[in-house]
Amino acid sequence: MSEVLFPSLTSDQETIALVENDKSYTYTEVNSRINRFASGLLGEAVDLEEERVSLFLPASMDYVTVLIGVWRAGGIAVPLNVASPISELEYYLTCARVTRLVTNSEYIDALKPLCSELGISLGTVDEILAKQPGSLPDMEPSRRAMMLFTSGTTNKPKGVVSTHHTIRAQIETLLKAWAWTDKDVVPLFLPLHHIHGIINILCCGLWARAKVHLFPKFDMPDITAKVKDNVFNVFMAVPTIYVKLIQYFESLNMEEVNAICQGFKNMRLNISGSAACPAKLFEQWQSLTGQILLERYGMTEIGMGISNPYNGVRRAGYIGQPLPGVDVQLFDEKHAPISAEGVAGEIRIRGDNVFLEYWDNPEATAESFRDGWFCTGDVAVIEDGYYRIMGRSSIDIIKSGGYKLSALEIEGMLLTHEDIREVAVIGVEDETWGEAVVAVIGIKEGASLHYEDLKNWCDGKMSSYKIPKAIKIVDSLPRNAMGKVTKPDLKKLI
Ligand code: MLC
Ligand code: AMP
Repeated sequence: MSEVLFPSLTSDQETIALVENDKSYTYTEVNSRINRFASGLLGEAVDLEEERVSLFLPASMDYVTVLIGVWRAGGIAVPLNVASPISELEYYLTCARVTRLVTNSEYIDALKPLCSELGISLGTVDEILAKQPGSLPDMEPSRRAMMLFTSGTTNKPKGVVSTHHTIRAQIETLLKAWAWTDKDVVPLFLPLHHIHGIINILCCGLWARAKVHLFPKFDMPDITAKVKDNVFNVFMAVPTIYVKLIQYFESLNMEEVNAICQGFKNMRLNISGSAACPAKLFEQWQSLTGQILLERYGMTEIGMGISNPYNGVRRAGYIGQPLPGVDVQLFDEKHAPISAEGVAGEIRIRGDNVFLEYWDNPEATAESFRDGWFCTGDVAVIEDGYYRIMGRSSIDIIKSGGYKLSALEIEGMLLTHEDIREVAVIGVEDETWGEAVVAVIGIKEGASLHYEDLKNWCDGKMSSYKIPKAIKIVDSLPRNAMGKVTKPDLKKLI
């Protein structure tokens, strides 16, 4: 049954599983709360039968209770970002055909109108907890367990569905590869609607019987103070966070910087991923903290696929080698496998770690697989046995601070602005964000457009991290003979 996921999350463990503010919860407490929640969710039913249950919760004991509780009750968990504007939430809830939404007392009132409009039953975790845990259904590993939304080359994000089996495979390979133990203590400050925070940190931590410190967001002074106090021995983040840490050090005196860096130095592992870690950042981090960043490569659809070694050489600018249990192959444009080193091709992935389907979208699912391989759209080359990412096959995908953004989705929203005639959104190289969203805009005759006004207009219409960091007004966008905007030309222009 529930043991398919989290065999270590049992009721005979008095060690600490979660830390939230000044509260700590043992594995026994977390386990019994999850079982009570799963029982409450089931009510009279014996199985949720893949009903979609959304989580609208920050990183907290409540979040963990609902995520794993939904899994144990046989539902599909659909985690949402608590910072999403209503328009985006409406899309996710409708697309996933969510029937229930679980939140806390802070958010419940704000969610009432939307849930009542969509006919979704809304409740808080406390309202759902049963007095006593009841019996829970047996779970086939092939059962759908989670849906995460990811942007792609299409306008709207797609729901990536993984099963209990997929999730287990994604966790188990990392436990081994990165040598997780029950002595590990890890901070979790990444958003919990993406795989990096959910699988790599939360699930691996709980599976390993480690201790996970929950933070609702990346709070620089709080987290660095705990680093200084040697609270953590493992640290996982996107490159932007390492950049921001280095920027923060510049605002501190030497003594403070040294104390924080010593905290990092004392850890057993610092990992970077979700976006390319520039070699300069890798070297800066090493010279400041002595830590050789372990860079790895992953994707919502596959979990983690390629990683630098825990023991062995971690090479700057490289993502490493396939993880155990993950088949990786580069393919050329004619879909032929590439065996030679130094030849670039698309990364394709096979293995138990690969997702089941895009929700309600069999066409997109079929298009993303070829001969059993999942086509990532990332282009890489192998050099001396290590993979190096060279770019992406689509210019319409932007990675900003670890978030994958669709240029088309942002363009679609900007085009609804009354003064915008045409627009092309591109990702421009940026030291902090990796890529920064820039909108190149042709405005309507007689209109004018100022950046601050557009930013304010975007507020509430899209998640704040999608809002362009800059705009450039042009007379007209460069187009090819077919009338398609030539974005590579625009990138050069910027
Ligand atoms: C925040 N802002 C961003 C941004 N994050 N702008 C562009 N890109 C981003 N990623 C903007 C806000 O809109 C706001 O703008 C300002 O920065 C301050 O917001 P904040 O929330 O206080 O910022 P901060 O906490 O510093 O956030 C930065 C961050 C966050 C790096 C902590 O972006 C983050 O958590 N990123 C990680 C995303 C992630 O987990 N990705 C993994 C996907 S899974 P203004 O103008 O209002 O001030 C995946 C697979 C894999 O990729 O391999 O792991
Ligand atoms: P997401 O869809 O949000 O899961 O993002 C997955 C994408 O992030 C991948 O397809 C890559 O483009 C990118 N990515 C993840 N890790 C790395 C890395 N270490 N280097 C470069 N790109 C990465």
